[in-house]
Amino acid sequence: MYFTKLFLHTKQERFKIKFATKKLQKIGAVIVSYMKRNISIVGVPMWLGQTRYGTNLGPQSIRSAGLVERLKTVGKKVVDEGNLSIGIIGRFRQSGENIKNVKTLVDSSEKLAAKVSNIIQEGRFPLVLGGDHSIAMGTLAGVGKHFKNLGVIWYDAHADMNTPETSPSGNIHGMPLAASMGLGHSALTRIGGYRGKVKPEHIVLIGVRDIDKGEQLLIAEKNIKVYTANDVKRLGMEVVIAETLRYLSERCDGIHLSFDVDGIDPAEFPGVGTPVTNGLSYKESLQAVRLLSASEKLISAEFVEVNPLLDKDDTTARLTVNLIGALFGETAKSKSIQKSYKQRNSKAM
Ligand SMILES: [Mn+2]
Repeated sequence: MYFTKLFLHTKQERFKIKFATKKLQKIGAVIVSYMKRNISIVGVPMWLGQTRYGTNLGPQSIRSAGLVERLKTVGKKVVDEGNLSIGIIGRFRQSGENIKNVKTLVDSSEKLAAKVSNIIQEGRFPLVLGGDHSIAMGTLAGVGKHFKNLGVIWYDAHADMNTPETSPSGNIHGMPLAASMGLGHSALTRIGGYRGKVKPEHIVLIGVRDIDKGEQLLIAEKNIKVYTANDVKRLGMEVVIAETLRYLSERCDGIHLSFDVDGIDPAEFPGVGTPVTNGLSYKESLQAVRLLSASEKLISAEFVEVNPLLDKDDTTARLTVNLIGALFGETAKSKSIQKSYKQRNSKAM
């Protein structure tokens, strides 16, 4: 109800937006886009941004589901740079502060920021595999060094805009977007050596449906663009992505996709630590990444919160590979996907 008023559209407006999408896709096909760059994969085996062990095994489960082969079969040049070494500092709570495991998260974020920055410097596309969503602080610190007006698409059930003052849990995976805007604990806001990786007006949230009180106030105060899961149901994903790309393309020189798989309904994506019902469907999400693949400004992407220990038959990991494949141009009918399935099946036999 909170956002309904802002995002209602007439039939005529929807038609206009659809037309704009088609135009955009056409443009995307001819302009040399960042999506044509070679890909560098970085795994971040992090789970201390929340309390459920297992997201640290996420990067490996996505690889085991065939990520690299699938990207190669759609003609991408891929270098898997392995997992970031994130040290062995254990869990602890800052005394007197509502924030957990700060030191470990800051150390690993600095490493990730340097790595991602280097990948962009070398003209490649960083594809970061989480790990819980706290890793976005490092990714954004790295990407943000290269873009004055970085746009961020935050695909998630949650807004991840808490600060130690507003957080109900003290878990840092609920804080990365606030920290990247320069809000919250100073240890987090100064990651990468500078404050403010993204401006509030350059953020679009998609799929949110579990927003804490403090986050609601922040969204309203900063006038942040939000499409709740219900907004997506009402408008259709095609319209949402077209509007998002139009909004960010007008304002930004590069766009980062931060894809939290808990944006998708847990009935289809069970392998997540903080599931929220009434989510986006897998089909809608596939459509979303396919439309995003047409954007010439997409500079980097991360897929986070896959927890193989909570997964059922590797469904979440396998479907995440489908989403990443689609982001890089794979279609359901493409020969590469058929071939890849065939190969995997024959190996199994
Ligand atoms: Mn998240």
